[in-house]
Amino acid sequence: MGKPENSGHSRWLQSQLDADKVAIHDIARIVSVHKGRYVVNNGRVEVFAELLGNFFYSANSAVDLPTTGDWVYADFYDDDTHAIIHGVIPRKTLLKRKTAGKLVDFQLIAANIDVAFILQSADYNFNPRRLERYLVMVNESGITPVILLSKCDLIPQNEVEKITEGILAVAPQVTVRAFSNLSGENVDVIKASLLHGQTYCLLGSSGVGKTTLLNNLLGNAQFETQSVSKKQSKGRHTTTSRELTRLENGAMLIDTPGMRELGNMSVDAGIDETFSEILNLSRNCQFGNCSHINEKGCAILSAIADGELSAQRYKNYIKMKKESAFNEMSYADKRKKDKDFGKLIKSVIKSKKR
Ligand SMILES: Nc1nc2c(ncn2[C@@H]2O[C@H](COP(=O)(O)OP(=O)(O)O)[C@@H](O)[C@H]2O)c(=O)[nH]1
Ligand SMILES: [Mg+2]
Ligand SMILES: [Zn+2]
Repeated sequence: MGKPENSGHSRWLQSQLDADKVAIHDIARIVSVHKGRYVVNNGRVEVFAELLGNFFYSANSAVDLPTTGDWVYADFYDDDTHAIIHGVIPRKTLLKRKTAGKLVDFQLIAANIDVAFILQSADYNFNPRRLERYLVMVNESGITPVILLSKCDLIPQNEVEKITEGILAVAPQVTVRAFSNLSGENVDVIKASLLHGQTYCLLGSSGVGKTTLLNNLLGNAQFETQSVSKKQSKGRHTTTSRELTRLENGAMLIDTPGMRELGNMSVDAGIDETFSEILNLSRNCQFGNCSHINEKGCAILSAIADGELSAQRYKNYIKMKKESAFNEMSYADKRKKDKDFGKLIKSVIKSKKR
């Protein structure tokens, strides 16, 4: 079998490309984002890039702008020393959350992730409700979650097993691995699971061991990885929040800073997938419009009464459903106001021209 032309790009990416654009632009990947400036890699070099002005002004929301992991059309200038980004190639997946605080908008975390590692540490950090929140976000994006229980050197083996069972109770379909950066336990197993051409990300609270794991996965191969050649990597060592790193076997990994707040907005599908047993139970409720709060014949409430469903898990399910719907409504409101405001501006400009 011959290699397809322009190989190096996956079949998926090839299928997303626009032939007219490929004819005039390079294809590059966003390695990191720094306040409106980007670092992009086109397979030859890794340089700073800016958005084409038009592109920026035609963006309707945060979701339209590039983020780490995005594939983009870009032009490289002056001996490949900088680049201009012309457009984002349709994404396979997009990991996003509601921005922290009162502002109702999406914040992009990363694009084109295949597998998300959700880390919780075996000591103080383990929290099934928070885990559910991460799972909702990851499931909503269509990304495969893998749960990593870090720092298992800090607790006895039987405790590790207990926590692992607890995780499987809330995420029966998900792969769970306990590991330790310190003793090295299972780090090789995680490393062996990383495939060439796939993109992974590390999620979890600050301090759970994400960056240490990344360094362990890089091992002493750090200087052999393709995208970190020193000469080319001008933007590389400035402080950055999310950065795409290439491992020696060609797997890509994005480390993220800990997120203190994991707000949800429009994540109904992610909630249903994460709490699939609750969705299944709801099919047996007496009333089709059951809100599962106080109705007679509610299959969910009776499962809780029978001890088949954890009341904590149910509470988190209801809480996230409400939060997702509420934020979705506020977002729709805000979008409408922004749109009306845009129209107003346009009409003012028009009337001035007249
Ligand atoms: N005991 C123990 N400490 C760890 C382990 N992994 C990381 N740490 C420590 O936890 C702290 C936070 O690690 P870091 O990788 O920066 O966490 P991040 O915020 O998730 O990136 C550091 O002091 C690490 O040395 C581990 O497996 N076992
Ligand atoms: Mg870190
Ligand atoms: Zn019900």
